[in-house]
Amino acid sequence: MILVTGGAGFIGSNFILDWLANETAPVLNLDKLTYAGNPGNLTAVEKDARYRFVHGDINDRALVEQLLREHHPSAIVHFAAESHVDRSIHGPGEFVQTNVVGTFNLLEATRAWLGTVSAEEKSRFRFLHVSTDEVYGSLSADSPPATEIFPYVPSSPYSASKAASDHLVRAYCCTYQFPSLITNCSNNYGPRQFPEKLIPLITLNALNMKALPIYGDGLNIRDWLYVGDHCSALRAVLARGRIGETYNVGGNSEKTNLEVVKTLCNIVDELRPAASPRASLLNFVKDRPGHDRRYALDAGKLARELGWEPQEKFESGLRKTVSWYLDNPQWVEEVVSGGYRNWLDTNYAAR
Ligand code: NAD
Ligand code: TDX
Repeated sequence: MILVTGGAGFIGSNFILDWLANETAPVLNLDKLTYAGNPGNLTAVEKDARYRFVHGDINDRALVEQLLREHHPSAIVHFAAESHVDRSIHGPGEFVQTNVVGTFNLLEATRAWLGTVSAEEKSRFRFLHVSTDEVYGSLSADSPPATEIFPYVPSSPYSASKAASDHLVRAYCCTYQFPSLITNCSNNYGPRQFPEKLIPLITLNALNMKALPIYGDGLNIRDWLYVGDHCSALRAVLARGRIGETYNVGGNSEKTNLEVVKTLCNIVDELRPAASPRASLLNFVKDRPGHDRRYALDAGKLARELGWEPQEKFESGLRKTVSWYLDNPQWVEEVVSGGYRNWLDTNYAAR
């Protein structure tokens, strides 16, 4: 079996669904269920005998040790994190606690457990740390996309905490021959993403004819990857990646935020026609502090070594994503709770 941390979140839940559809090994999902964790993301596999959920914190060393001792996973796929840049600006403490200290705790518990298993079991085990392109910082307009040997220059408390966790994972591999791999991925989008991130936030606001907040001039660039492509990349890295290596996972799909929002407006207009076009709702608001101008990833290593390339085109992936939100009003209803409305006040009221 494999142990997934943070599997009730956006990418983790997509990964578990994808894994159970394509692989035979059972999944144990350890998730604290923060505001971003939603067991409803996994109702489709609730009755699958190969799926088990454990409500808990990666910082709970005794719990992690017990799970390792009882289940002997062949891999840990580590998604659990605080993941939203804007929240990291309003409250960085949780980001250090979960992303840095939590990852350290997981590494320590796993290292201790690996010391108790057979050499054969240890040689099969993999620790896959799921990280982000944001660790490479903001690229200039004329920079080539970041390769795995680009320097780490994080600019937000979120990306700094992810960078710190990457460094710890790499150091464990060098120092203790800890069998880890790291992936750094670009911006994901797709079903089940919490509507604090750009694409689901704009989709739902556009559907409800609400203002569409664009930070700054809207010309910041992100590279977008459909979440299903990220899941297949992670399975490839787990199966065939080389221990100690880092693999970039990119979408070859750089877009300005304005391009993304205008494309979303067109799709929503087409699927839910309204009296006025959604693009009239665009609202330029105060910029995010330390807002990185451009992210771009070179995923050539993953293509060359493991034969992985993204399959989904941005336009078709976006269409699928909008359709998913339209087809799942109950999921949206449950997620858009009081806590979510408080966040909208915190982040947007003074902009
Ligand atoms: P998310 O915020 O949707 O989900 C995070 C999950 O982790 C939630 O289910 C939450 O309950 C859980 N969690 C948080 N703290 C925990 C703790 N202390 N113990 C156990 N569980 C805890 O995040 P996501 O967008 O699915 O991202 C998953 C991972 O992928 C993160 O590590 C993130 O840094 C990385 N990543 C995300 C993107 C993206 O575009 N979303 C891109 C690249 C990398
Ligand atoms: O209301 C908004 N208006 C806006 O213009 C929001 C929420 C965002 N933006 C901009 C900021 C960014 O330039 O859109 C871009 C995307 O913003 P987010 O969805 O918050 O993502 P980003 O900050 O790029 O980080 C994401 O990608 C990398 C994820 O949240 C991270 O977890 C991942 O590591």
